[in-house]
Amino acid sequence: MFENLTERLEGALKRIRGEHRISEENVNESLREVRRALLEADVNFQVVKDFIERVKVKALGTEVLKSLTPGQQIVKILHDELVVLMGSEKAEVTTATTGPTIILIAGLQGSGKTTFSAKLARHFKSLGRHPLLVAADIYRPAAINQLQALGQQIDIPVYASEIKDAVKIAEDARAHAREQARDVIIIDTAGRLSIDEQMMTEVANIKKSLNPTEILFVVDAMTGQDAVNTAKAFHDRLDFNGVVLTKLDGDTRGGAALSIRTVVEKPIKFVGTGEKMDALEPFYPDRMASRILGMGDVLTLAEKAQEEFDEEEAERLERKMRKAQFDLNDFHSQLKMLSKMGPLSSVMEMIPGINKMMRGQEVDERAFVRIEAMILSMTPQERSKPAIINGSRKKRIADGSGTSVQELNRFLKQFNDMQKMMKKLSKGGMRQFAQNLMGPQ
Ligand SMILES: Nc1nc2c(ncn2[C@@H]2O[C@H](COP(=O)(O)OP(=O)(O)OP(=O)(O)O)[C@@H](O)[C@H]2O)c(=O)[nH]1
Ligand SMILES: [Mg+2]
Repeated sequence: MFENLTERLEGALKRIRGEHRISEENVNESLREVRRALLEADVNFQVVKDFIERVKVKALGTEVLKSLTPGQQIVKILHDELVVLMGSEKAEVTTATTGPTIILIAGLQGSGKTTFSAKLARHFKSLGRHPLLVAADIYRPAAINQLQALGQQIDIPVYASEIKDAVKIAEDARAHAREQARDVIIIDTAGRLSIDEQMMTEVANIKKSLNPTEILFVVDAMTGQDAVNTAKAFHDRLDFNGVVLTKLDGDTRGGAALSIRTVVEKPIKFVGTGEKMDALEPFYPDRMASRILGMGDVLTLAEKAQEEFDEEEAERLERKMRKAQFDLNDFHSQLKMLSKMGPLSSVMEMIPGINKMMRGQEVDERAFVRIEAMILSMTPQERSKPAIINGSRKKRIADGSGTSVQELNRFLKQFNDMQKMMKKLSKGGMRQFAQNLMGPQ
């Protein structure tokens, strides 16, 4: 995500970061580069202009904090302003205080509405709510099937109908939700290739009839500047409450994420980071700013980790790590948890330093499969005491897992180093763990 922008910004800031004196000249020079980087990332021209101006005024006008070098201070100002640009605070989805919460999903064709609708339903379900998905795309029968398939996958009911009237479907769905005691109604609507009057009227009519608690506008982050224009057109008609940026896992340049908030004055509430149902994240402006500046994102990582980790299990592992009793069984279960956290590449991206180290390198997900195969080919005794793995055992394990003795040796050495490392660790074992795992083979 945003690799190019991050790289450019890092380049622009490298020089000034080390400076011990700030002059108008070196500020200007750095900001010129920053400006270029933002424009190249397809950030709206006016947004860039105002942004640079604000950073400049602050950079030249503020006293340097004691704990920072002047160069670091500029990075901090840049970071703070990026946060402001993206909306400062995390924005929640509004829920109704009485009656069901009704959420209307709108956006262009293929932006990710149906996928997001299902992800959002899953999100509410995890909060203990009882969502109902509504298929209000009346133009493509396949769209109904798609939503039904997703609903089945996440075990959430889908309301669908043969009627060719989206407003009526939405109204019927509301009645159905009441009968079935469903408290969150998520209405997936049809998209068009470009903004057209009929689509706008249809969505506007659903809005008028149901008075939704929340209208979310879904937009593909890959479309850059266009995303901003579309958002504006939808906003003029629908006055939506928030934006969902999808496909942030692709090689988007970042323009949409950085411009949309300023242009439509509505917060980004969620980002989609993959096709799978769990690839949904709340949007945190401060974390996104850190990511863009290449500072990594420990917070998001920690939170994701927490969500997926069974607390007790994590604590047990942590204790074992500290006592250096961490064996291959534990390693295996940690490996599994790590892989549950999402595609490895996106997990890695959040770890400071890794992003830079890994740039241009594909994270080899297959390496994990091979490691798992090796562990599974060991006996329980070998797993709990890897030291007993001698030559003949190695040959057996390598054969059994379809790997080689060299590969197994390499892995066992890494694991051994990791064990030593863990002895020294107190908290934060997770991060170190991941870093070790991704170290040079
Ligand atoms: N990589 C990635 N793909 C996504 C994401 N969200 C959706 N997709 C994919 O994008 C494609 C379109 O998604 P849909 O959810 O069908 O989009 P839609 O807006 O409902 O499309 P229409 O109903 O045709 O207007 C599908 O192949 C999705 O799997 C995301 O966050 N990341
Ligand atoms: Mg759809």
